[in-house]
Amino acid sequence: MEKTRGNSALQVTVEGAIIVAFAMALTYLPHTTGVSAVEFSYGLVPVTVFGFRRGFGPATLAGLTWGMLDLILRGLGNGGVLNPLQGFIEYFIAFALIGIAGLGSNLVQNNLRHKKNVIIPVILFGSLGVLGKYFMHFIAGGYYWGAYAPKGMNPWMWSLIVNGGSAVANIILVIVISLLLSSSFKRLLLPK
Ligand code: 218
Repeated sequence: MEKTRGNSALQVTVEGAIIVAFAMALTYLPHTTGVSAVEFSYGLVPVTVFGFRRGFGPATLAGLTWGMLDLILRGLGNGGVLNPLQGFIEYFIAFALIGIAGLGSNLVQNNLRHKKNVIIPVILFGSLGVLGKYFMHFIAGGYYWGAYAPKGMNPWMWSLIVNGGSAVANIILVIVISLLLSSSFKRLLLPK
């Protein structure tokens, strides 16, 4: 009984709900990078950290839930949805794929427990989650967002610049913050 305190399904669900609310709230902060169309997505940080803490399943569900919220609260209103399939790819699949970071959960936690370095697994699995999300945006960008490319530019080149640029910016963000938290706020990544 005592052993599972703080690790019940209910606890994980409540944590996930808090993470999703936090990720969604962060999207209302300014997130331009200086290069137009390349954007930070700060919510990737809490969802990735939640992945390290609770693993693939909970993080995938959290990402999916954040995506559904983002679709309703922002996507449908600001022109982010061009058609149903594109909306599904960019708000359901893409956001759910952030959960891939959770595949590094055991590695990250074992290293933390044994006072070993977490740099490699944080970089590897943090990057994979962000890359999974932006790979979906890259695909959708090539197929559906070509009309927004500068005149004469190939849609796939445009999509690679926009979504590849966002992926790089967000990978750096996620890795830097996750590594800072893993040393200064270990409890966040390592549950009881
Ligand atoms: C080239 C291009 N432009 C726009 C989009 C749409 N897009 C990109 C990144 C993230 C999201 C989800 C909401 O934050 C969306 C809809 C694209 N894929 N490609």
